[in-house]
Amino acid sequence: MPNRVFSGIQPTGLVHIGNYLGAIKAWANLQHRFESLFCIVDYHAITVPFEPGLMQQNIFDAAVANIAAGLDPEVATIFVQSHVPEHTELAWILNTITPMGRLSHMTQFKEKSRQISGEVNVGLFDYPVLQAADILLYKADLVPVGQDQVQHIELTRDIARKFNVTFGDTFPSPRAQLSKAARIMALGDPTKKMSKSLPGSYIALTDPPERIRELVMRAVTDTGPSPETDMTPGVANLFTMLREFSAPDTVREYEDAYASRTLRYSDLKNTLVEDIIAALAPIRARASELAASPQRVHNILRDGAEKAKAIAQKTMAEVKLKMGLV
Ligand code: AQP
Repeated sequence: MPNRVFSGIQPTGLVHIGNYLGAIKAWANLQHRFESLFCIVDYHAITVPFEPGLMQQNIFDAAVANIAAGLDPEVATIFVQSHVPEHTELAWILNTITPMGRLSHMTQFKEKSRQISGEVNVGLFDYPVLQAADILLYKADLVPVGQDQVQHIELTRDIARKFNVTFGDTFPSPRAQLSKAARIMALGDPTKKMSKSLPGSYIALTDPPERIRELVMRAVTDTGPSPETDMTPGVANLFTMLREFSAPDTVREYEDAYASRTLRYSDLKNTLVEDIIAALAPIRARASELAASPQRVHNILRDGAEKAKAIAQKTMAEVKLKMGLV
C-alpha cells in the first residue's frame, strides 16, 4: 500500500486534453486516496529552448489549469519545483552515483536531442536524475505517469537502490502507475502525440468553443472508411477522444456506422466538438475564476512549497548525515 504519490507537469505551454486524460484525471482521483504532491517542474522545462518572458505566465497557467481540472489544494500539495531548492541539491548528489552510460540510453534524451537544432545541453542529459530527485526527495512510492516515463522510473529505482546500498537504507523503491487512458495524438499530425509544444496539435483545457470547433474540424482524417485498410491514425484518434468525452451509446452508434461504411466524418466531428465543449465548460469556468484572482493562486503555490519544503528538508538532512556531509 503506497503512502505517498508524486507526479509533475512541465510549464511548457497550455495544458491540453492529452495531459488531462493521461495524467490530471488520475491525479485528481489519487489525491483522495493517498498523500499527494503535484509539482510544476519548471527546472525540467528549461532543458529545452524556452522563452524567459513567458515562463511566469506558463507556470501560473499550469497551476490554474491543474486546479481547475480537479487538483484540490485543500487535499493535495501543489507547488513549483524551483520554489524548493532541495530538488537540485539532491539531484547533484544523485549525479554522483548515476552512471553516464545509463543516461545516454534514455529514449526521451535521444528523442529530444534529435529535435533540438543547436547544441544539446547537460541539463537535458541529466533530466532523469532531476526527476529521480523529485520523486526520492519526498520518498514517494507511487508515481502516476505515461508509458514514456517508465524507463525514468526504473532508473529512479536503481538510483534509490544504489544510494541505499552505498550509504544505508534511506529511500523506498517507487513504482510507476501507468495511465489507463489512451494516448491522445496531435490533431494536425496523428502520428505524433498531442503536445503543448506542438502548435495546432492540441485542444487546451481553456480553449473557447469556437477554437475547439476549428481544431476538431481541421483534424486529419481520410477519404472514408475502407474494408481493405485498418482505421487510419487520424480517425482512430477521433474515436479515442469520442470514447473519453461521449456517452457509450453515441460511441457505439459511430462505431457501427464506421463498420457499415456509412460514417460521415463531419457528423462524428460535430458530435465530438459538442461533447468536448460540454466536458470542458466547467473546467474553463473554474479556470477563468481562478485566473481572475491571481493572489489566490500564488498563495496556493506558496503554501504548497512550504509543505513540500518541510518534507524535502527532512530528507536532505538524512541524506547529508548518511553521506558524512554535516
Ligand atoms: N498526448 C497525450 N496523451 C496522453 N497523456 C499525455 N501526457 C502528455 N501528453 C499526452 C501526459 O501528461 C503528463 C504531463 O506531461 P508533461 O508536461 O510532463 O510532459 P509531456 O509528456 O512531454 O507533455 P507534452 O504536452 O507533450 O509537453 P511538451 O510539449 O513540453 O513535451 C505526463 O504524465 C504525460 O504522460
